[in-house]
Amino acid sequence: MTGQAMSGLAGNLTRISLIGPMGIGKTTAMRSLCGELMASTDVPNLDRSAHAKAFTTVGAEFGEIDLGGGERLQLVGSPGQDRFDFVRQWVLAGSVGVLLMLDLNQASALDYAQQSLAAMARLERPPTAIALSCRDCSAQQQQDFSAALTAQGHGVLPLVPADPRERAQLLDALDVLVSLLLLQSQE
Ligand SMILES: Nc1nc2c(ncn2[C@@H]2O[C@H](COP(=O)(O)OP(=O)(O)OP(=O)(O)O)[C@@H](O)[C@H]2O)c(=O)[nH]1
Ligand SMILES: [Mg+2]
Repeated sequence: MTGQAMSGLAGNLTRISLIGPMGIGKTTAMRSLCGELMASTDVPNLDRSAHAKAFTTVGAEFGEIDLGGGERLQLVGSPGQDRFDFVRQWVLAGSVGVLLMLDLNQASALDYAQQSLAAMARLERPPTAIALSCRDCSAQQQQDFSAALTAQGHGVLPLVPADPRERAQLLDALDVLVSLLLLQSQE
């Protein structure tokens, strides 16, 4: 990671949120990035028809990354279940940047991305988003996804591969997002 780029923004950048469908790995990514420096809101998952995993997030989860020099980046994870859409809206409204986590193998990924970007665009201060491709997929799938989003009028959304379990990959993705934010702040 270019800690330099991140440090350059830390004065202004307060919050980056993670959104994505249930089970994509938002909480996993928060743990990978923040370790002990996070507060989780996971509870036993009673909706095994939606996803088979044992736990699910029911509120906002907060974490921090220490950038050194006393500067910290705040990360906010969100719940993936549809019924917590109001929490997602609240999290997005308070974020400068967004990691939109997706599995491009899922037929619903494009709709999910489109709806999320539309929701962000409606906010008074829309955050800047990049998409994370969180599961193995082909270059063709990535191209098709990007082309379809662009065709729907969402502009060019950077798409970065990142396994939620791999801290280094997540830091690389954060680096892309922070660089974008830096560019925008200089415009
Ligand atoms: N195969 C695979 N499994 C993953 C990956 N990332 C996370 N998992 C697993 O998938 C499950 C779901 O992870 P969570 O982090 O709870 O997902 P979430 O997005 O927070 O889900 P909600 O809070 O319910 O919306 C966990 O059992 C993880 O170990 C991945 O990249 N590949
Ligand atoms: Mg979660």
